[in-house]
Amino acid sequence: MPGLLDALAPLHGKGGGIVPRGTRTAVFQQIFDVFLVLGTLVGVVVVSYMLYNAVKYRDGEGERSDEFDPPKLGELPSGSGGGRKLFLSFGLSTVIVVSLVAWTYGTLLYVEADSPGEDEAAVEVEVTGFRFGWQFEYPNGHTASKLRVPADQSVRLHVTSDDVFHTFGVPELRVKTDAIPGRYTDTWFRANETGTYEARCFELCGAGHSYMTAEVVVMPPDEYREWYESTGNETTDAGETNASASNDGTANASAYDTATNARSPAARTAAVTGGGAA
Ligand SMILES: [Cu+2]
Repeated sequence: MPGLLDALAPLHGKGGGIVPRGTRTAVFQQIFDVFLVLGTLVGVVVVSYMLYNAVKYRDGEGERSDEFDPPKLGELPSGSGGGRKLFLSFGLSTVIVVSLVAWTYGTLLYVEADSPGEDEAAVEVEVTGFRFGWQFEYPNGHTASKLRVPADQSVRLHVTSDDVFHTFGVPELRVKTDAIPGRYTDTWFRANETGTYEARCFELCGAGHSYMTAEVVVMPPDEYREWYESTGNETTDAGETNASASNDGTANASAYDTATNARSPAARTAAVTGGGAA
């Protein structure tokens, strides 16, 4: 929606503005911070006002005075100022909520404006979720249980599932999208720092759901290119599988990894079932 984005341009003009700038991770962190501060503020005001009134209108020891005017059913208490307070609080809330919605939406548009275009070179990976693990397939046919991507480069993920609904997400990179059997959902990210992150499933999918993790390795671009070229002729990643299995040190992990490298879903399921029984 470039038109709407242009309309909001003054909001994030050069040299700062209302809409936060920076990488997607930084922008999402700022949205979180703003909502955390506002939420805390609203919570403190509401709870304090409630406690103040609870104390002020507490049941006294003495007799009830004749002036006591209890509210009647179906009638709004007039309060002081004849409804002005009510109007003010509703009006103010509306203004705040509408501005927040507009601000958040503008921020999201800013983030999405940065998404890799159709013609832009991006690393393409097909992500397949299965009970209970992830498989990553590269354009050259290489499959692995570990997602390797270059730093500072757009990565486009095409996410699907072999069996039930899963959700693929890497919290630290602020990526999350559904993995639905029979269809593909696309998402993208750009990691700015090399390192190892954890991808996991965010849709309760069965007994092994909490073990449904995968390593995401963000490599320096030239190292990544070297690695990717070395994967051209083979379809499995045996050395890597052994390494990650011994790192995890659990029987299940190695079963999942072995399963991930098997090409057919049936073989994967068999291996996973075997690992679960051990
Ligand atoms: Cu799951």
